[in-house]
Amino acid sequence: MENKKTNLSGYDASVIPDGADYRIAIVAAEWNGEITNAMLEGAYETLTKHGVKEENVMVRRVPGTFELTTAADMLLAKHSDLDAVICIGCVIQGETRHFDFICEAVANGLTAVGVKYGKPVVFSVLTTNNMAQAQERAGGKHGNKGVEGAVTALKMCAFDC
Ligand code: DLZ
Repeated sequence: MENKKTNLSGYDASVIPDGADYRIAIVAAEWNGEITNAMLEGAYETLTKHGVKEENVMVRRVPGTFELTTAADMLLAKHSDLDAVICIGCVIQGETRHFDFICEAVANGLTAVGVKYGKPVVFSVLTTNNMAQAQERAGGKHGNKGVEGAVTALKMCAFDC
């Protein structure tokens, strides 16, 4: 899954925990697929680059960003050996208030699922004014937020509580 859009997020690779012992799910929304696919590739490559075994990366799709909350809950309920879920979506401002409802629902929903299971549920959801801003954050000049979501997942899997 090598992709030129995956290596633009700067981070210190030496401080990323090794992922060899982790099992992580990535759920990506189909809406704005050009964006979410680039983020998914970035997240996948980053996990495997940092030691997560390919067989321990579970990739799933949902129709839209709104469905990420239910998907994360279902995955954690069914797979007790999952260590984290990375949720990828892209909501672009339109002419109606749909944007506000989806963004608020998924932010609150993913927070609740993470707290419910005591496991990292990563909010890799772009909420932008337009497609250009989303492209800049999915392998453009502002990096790839899927890469950053994978880094967050690995750091939170190793969180010392
Ligand atoms: C309906 C909708 C709209 C208008 N915009 C987006 C969007 O920008 N990004 C996204 O991921 N999903 C969008 N959706 C679909 C909702 O997330 C959801 O799939 C539907 O409301 C059905 O629950």
